[in-house]
Amino acid sequence: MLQQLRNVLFQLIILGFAAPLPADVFLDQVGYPAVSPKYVFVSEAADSFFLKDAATNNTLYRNQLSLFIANDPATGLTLYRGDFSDFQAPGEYYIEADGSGVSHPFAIRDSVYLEVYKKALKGFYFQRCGMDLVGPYAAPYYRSQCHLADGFYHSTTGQTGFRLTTGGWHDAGDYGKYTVNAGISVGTLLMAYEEFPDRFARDDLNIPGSGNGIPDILDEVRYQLEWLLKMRDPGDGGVYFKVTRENFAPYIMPANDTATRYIYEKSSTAAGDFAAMLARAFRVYLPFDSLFAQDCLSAAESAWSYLAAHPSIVPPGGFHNPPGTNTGEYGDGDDRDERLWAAAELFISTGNSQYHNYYISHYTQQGLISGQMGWPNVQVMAHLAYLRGQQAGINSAIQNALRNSLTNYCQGLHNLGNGSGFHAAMVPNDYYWGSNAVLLNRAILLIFGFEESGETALRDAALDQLHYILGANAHNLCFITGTGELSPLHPHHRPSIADGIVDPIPGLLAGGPNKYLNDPILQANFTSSTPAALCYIDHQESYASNEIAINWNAPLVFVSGYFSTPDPFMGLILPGENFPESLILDQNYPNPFNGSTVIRFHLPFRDQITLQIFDQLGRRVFEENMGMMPAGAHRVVWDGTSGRGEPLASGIYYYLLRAGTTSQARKMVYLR
Ligand SMILES: [Ca+2]
Ligand SMILES: [Ca+2]
Ligand SMILES: [Zn+2]
Repeated sequence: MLQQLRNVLFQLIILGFAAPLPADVFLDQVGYPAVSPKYVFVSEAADSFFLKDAATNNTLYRNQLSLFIANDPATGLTLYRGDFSDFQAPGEYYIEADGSGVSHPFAIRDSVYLEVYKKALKGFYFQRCGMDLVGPYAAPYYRSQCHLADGFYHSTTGQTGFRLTTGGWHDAGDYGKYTVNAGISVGTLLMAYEEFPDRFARDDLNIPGSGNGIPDILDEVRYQLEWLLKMRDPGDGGVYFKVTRENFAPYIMPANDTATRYIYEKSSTAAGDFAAMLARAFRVYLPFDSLFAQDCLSAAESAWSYLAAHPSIVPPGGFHNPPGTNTGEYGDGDDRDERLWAAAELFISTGNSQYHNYYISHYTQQGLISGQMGWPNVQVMAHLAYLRGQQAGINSAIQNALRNSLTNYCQGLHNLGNGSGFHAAMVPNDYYWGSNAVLLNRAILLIFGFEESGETALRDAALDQLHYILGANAHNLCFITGTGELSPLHPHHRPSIADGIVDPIPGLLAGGPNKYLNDPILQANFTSSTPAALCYIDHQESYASNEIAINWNAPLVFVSGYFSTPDPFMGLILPGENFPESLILDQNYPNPFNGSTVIRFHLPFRDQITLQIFDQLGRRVFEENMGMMPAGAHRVVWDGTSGRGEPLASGIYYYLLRAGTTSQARKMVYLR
């Protein structure tokens, strides 16, 4: 509607009428949790803004707009900002700036990002290779199975013939499958679940496995893990780099893409990423399917053996496409970070000192936490595994150093966001290929910074990055297909182009602005003097700004899922009843459990906390005095042992949390 209005005005201007263009009013098109900071940005000077009910157009709230930033370096815009944080009534609204512009509609309510999370995770289902996507799950985007002849050994492997490597996810807008990019993607998704199981427990995504009692995120990731297990050479534990054609397919449906696909040579970056994600998969899947978990761990350990037998990067200089092959290269000449990540995850999963010693002797090689992770740079994934991991003998001094580097880095991101248009924690040079995922990976680190420090400004900065993705950006665009009022219609994504359906497949994150103009469409539309964050176009040929990719959707799943429940704001101090009125004790996750389980609780005020665990006969088998704890959300991990470290028997237990003079109890099931 706004676009139509603008077109009318544009024509009036062409015809010589002196009508001003309406100001752009930028905000998150999905919306805001009721109790959270809320800002609107306006690109023309105006004194105030009005929050209006979307159904009645009644003004429910007004506040001032003030100059926020002049000539924002990333966008070239001068932006005015309005604060509506203290408007908390659930509903559907829009904002009108003094005089002219109106925003896209948005909602205020708890769990406002739940649908974003579900769509983003289901986006992976739509990337599945080697199976029919059937109507009940996929309509109207159902399609036939593809790439059932994956794959034939490429001559670079030194092997000949066929090896079954069907399944897994198409990597991006193309139909290739790449082990390295699977690494950061699967690693991020499994980290989301392992760290915050209660927020990623949904079993209702309408994918195969929905309703089976296992969180759908684990059903979906398992589809990729089962492909990955086919990518390993059982002979030496090494892992093949990719399965692709020699050249990218034309814009055809995957079932019509019948050119020969090849398995390319093994690489040490692939082996390192593989070992890391499969080691984490062991921990995550153990309570659900211990045989599968053991398969993952033994594959991870054999990949480590391969790395140990090949101490220099394989192939020399890192993987490069051989002559005649032009699909994704994922070139990375430094495999030290992949080895470090493998060591950290294997140590947390096994406690084995060889992995621990490797991590301890190499963890400083590329610095601690001073930048976001990405597919070629996974040292931060190693550090997060070590910082957040629980394992006997873990070095708390190293954890403290990691924590300090994390919180320092996050403080810098927070400051950067506070001084940048739309609160994007980015400098102009950060708007490179996949910039939307750069923002979201920074949001993940801000989330961990918040979790480690309790500093709510870091949580708010993390949410600001999601607001940017969902519409608070210079394009006034929600960058996720099928989400918000205005979103990309022409992603560089072969099924969306070839399926004959107007709307693209939903839930897919566009790469985002790219000031380096790495494709001809960007070069035709922008120049080196275009502000960095403006270099984006919703065009199917703009693979460098409008492609989609699994490693971009993964941090979207993490961040939207993290904020999909009210939990992150339980401790937020704003006017109103933000803390619970009384003690809340959550159901433990996972439950039943094997190994360890997370118990979360929420305190209305600072209090003395004790956790006790009783068996079915009422005998107290565990007690921990946790001292005084502040108001807000907390978590404690119980490893199924008595206070003296003795493992307890399988069975039903009751956990009781005492907060001062109050207490609550719940039941859990321990399966050894
Ligand atoms: Ca499920
Ligand atoms: Ca690397
Ligand atoms: Zn396929």
